Amino acid sequence: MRHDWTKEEILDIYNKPLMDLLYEAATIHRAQHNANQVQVSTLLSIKTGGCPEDCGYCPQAARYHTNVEGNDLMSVQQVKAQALRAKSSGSSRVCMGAAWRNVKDGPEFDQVLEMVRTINKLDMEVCCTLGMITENQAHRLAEAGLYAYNHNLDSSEEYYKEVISTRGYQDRLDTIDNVRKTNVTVCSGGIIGMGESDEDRAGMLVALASLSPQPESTPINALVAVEGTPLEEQQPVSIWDMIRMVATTRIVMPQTQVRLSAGRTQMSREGQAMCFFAGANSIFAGDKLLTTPNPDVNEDMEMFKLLGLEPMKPFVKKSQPESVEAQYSKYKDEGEKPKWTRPEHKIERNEQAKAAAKKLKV
Ligand code: SAM
Ligand code: DTB
Ligand code: SF4
Repeated sequence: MRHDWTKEEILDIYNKPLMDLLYEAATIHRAQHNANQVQVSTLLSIKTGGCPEDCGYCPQAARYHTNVEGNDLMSVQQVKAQALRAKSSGSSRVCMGAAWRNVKDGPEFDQVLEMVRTINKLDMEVCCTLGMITENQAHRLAEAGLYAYNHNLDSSEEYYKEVISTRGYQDRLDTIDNVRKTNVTVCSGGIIGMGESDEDRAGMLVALASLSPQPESTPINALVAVEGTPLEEQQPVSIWDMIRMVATTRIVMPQTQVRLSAGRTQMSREGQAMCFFAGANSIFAGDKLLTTPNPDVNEDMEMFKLLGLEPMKPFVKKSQPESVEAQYSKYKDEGEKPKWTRPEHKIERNEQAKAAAKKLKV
């Protein structure tokens, strides 16, 4: 495992001819993971809005005028009901998000610890993203059975200052360090499409890949530009950039679970399929992220069926690769019925295409 990637090396990878980049990333992906398995997480906003921070992308910052309605901390019962619903629709992980700058000891934190214990009993992985935490708070979360803590670096150290002024990059690294002192796994990634340069994207990957050990999971979010936030005017990030970012992440962090995170409502199935081929092996499912829309879970499961993907079981530290023989035997006719059969996929021509075809007599 390399922890000494330079920005230049990462940029060279990011800018490779696409077919070379995809081939390299997919080869690494298949050597390290089962390429037909994707982990499915459900997000739950347990405390929405009213956040004192000024993250330029975030609809939950109190200072911006967005349509987000603030809520108090959810009850343990509400969380349990939502977790059960997520489990029945195929999720193996629940990620609870709170719009907090940092965790404060007291009754609210105690309630979160109870939520962690409750979801843990449902045999699901529990993840929290609550802002900055101390070493002691990390230990208390670990004792309650937390599986992962999400705390994103979000961009390069240089660009971070352009987007957030109320805390610094080192604060983020300190919290990740506190989580690392426990047995809780680290989930850390970032956002593209905030106006950063390719150098900034590479810089973020240098910072993530140099963590030792590297994060067990890394979300790659495409900015969801929300009205009322300073980044409301940002154009949607190109799918090609998303594919390149996923592929480069896979190459520099071979064992990490790479999560195709926010922004999927704007991606076609073909685009998402290329991200999975390039090494993404996790998604957020459910019709809402924290406050913004996400594809419907039934549509995602339909996409999985179409692509022959299956949701990963919980507590698999790393999806085990299949041997090359096992991967190919599925496609050979050996007298046995193959495990997966390609669903029929009809292309519906729209009226305009039908008229054009009639004219051309095709
Ligand atoms: N308050 C905590 C914190 O900032 O660490 C946890 C919640 S915060 C909403 C978690 C992550 O969501 C952010 O670090 C960022 O990567 C992502 N995020 C927030 N708003 C987003 C947006 N509009 N588009 C894409 N990702 C976003
Ligand atoms: C992450 O990297 N992305 C998720 C999760 N970790 C907490 C959050 C995405 C939020 C998108 C904007 C919203 O829905 O408010
Ligand atoms: Fe608050 Fe987190 Fe949103 Fe920043 S990203 S404003 S810390 S909820």
